Amino acid sequence: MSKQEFDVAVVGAGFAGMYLLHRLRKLGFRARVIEAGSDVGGTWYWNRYPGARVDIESMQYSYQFDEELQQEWQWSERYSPQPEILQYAGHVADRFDLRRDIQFDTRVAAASYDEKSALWTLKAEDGTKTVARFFVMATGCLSKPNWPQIDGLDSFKGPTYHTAQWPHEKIDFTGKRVAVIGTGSSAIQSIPVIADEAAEVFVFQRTANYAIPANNAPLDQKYEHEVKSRYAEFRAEAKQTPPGIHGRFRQGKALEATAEERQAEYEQRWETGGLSFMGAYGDLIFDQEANDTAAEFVRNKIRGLVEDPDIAELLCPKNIIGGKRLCVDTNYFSTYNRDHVHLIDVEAQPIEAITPTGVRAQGKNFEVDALVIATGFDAMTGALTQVDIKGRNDASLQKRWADGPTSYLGLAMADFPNLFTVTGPGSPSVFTNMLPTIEQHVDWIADCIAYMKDRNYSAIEATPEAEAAWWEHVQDCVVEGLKATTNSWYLGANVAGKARVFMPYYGGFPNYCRKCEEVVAAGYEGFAFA
Ligand code: N01
Repeated sequence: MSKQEFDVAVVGAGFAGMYLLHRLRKLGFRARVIEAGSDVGGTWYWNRYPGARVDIESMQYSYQFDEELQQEWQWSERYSPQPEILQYAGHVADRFDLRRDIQFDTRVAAASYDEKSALWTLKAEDGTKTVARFFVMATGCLSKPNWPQIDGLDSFKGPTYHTAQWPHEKIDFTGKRVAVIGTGSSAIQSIPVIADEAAEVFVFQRTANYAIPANNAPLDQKYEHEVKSRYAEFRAEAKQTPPGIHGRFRQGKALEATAEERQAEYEQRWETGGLSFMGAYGDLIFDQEANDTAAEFVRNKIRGLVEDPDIAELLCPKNIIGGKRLCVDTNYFSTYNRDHVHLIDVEAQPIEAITPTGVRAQGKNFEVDALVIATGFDAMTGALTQVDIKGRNDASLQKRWADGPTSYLGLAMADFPNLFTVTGPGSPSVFTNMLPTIEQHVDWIADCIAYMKDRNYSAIEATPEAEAAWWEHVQDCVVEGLKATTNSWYLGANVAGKARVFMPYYGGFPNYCRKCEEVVAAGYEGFAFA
């Protein structure tokens, strides 16, 4: 084997690529991780915008594969800020000596499969090649930035920052006039922090969003001790819930409770803070009337938090709650009570253009010194299709997915032997706590590669029938209910020209894990080996 030939080539050194490298090494495989960034961390390496922090409690948003690691690491806050999560990724890389097998500052541009040799060749933008039997895309679900299509975007004379490609150095907005385009999670986290520094902030809102307070605080040491005293058990309990998150998920129906009971339940969840708000009743995302009760509760909270009733109404979302991913905020709505923070409604009348000096909307030029683009990601598929992947008989993944993705279990596709995706479309991924989900996928992939080695198999491929059946099931999971009724990035609706197909698996983490286990128990049912 020449220097650049490996058993496994992995693209991405985020939490998925890092753990995969560790597992593969333990199994005795030669693995090489190729990463576009200059260090580990993936999404937490790139998303450095002010206020970036996790929206799942840090005691859960962490690896569990190594007991010593999870015991020794101490989070400082209930929801850790981005720098601390990046520090954690670095700590894991140091602890398991991962960096020596990671090629940084290298962006993979293309990959092709040779059927005769059953090998993949990856080509990087700098021309370097990597050859490996297995090829794993560990590129994350939210990693390819989505830039808005607004006339004149390139003409702006001041600095333009995308939240998902934030510079490494501190950006000081002191005394500056700043425009923020977008009001999703990234904007909702960053606006209050930018407003603390800037002289004026202009927020351009196309769709108002639901946000539940994080009620973030220094991590309660008693709670930390309690969790750590039974971490494995705690993680196992989390795995039994639909999103794989430890918490209270009630099955009851909202409309079977009295108005007073509902109010008390929502109030208590609002006080607790965070994503568990949607766990109040089992039917919130299935029944419009039930959903209305939770949506109106949040709208009333917004009306109570925002002093100007007209601004408050503009900030009240009109769509269902939980259709788009819920946001978790710190002081977002109350930031609009500050005199220098302005909300510009661009729902009915889109932004007309970016000019050299600002943003033109509502027939007016809003003059600013800096632009913050918080327009999210080409989610689920963007990071996969930006690499020109060619499988058996030159099958192109880009072309295959032009009308929307399909996959078997979010792990593999027919005609692409020995290619695995970690948390690909068709996996529960973004509906779950990503860290345990990543670990489950990585374990499945590593075990599969080891299984093949034991049996001298050179190639594995999902059968077209298994892929079609799984994809039908993925779609069936959202036929009933409201989840797919909102224009969201789950559907690809946020990217101009992208096919509208519901991409993540909404059947719950336990059902997904069970299916993966059954597939293995049946000798990798739905896969063909060569
Ligand atoms: O992106 P988004 P994001 N003119 O797509 C608007 C995760 N995440 O980066 O809704 C004006 O949610 C767009 O408007 P509309 C999390 O899973 C997690 O904020 O399309 N506006 C929307 O308001 C999250 O869901 C955390 O009408 C335009 C915004 O831009 C996901 O990443 C933190 C526009 C984009 O919102 C994505 O979040 C951050 C235009 N031309 C992110 N084009 C945590 O808390 C788009 N918009 C861990």
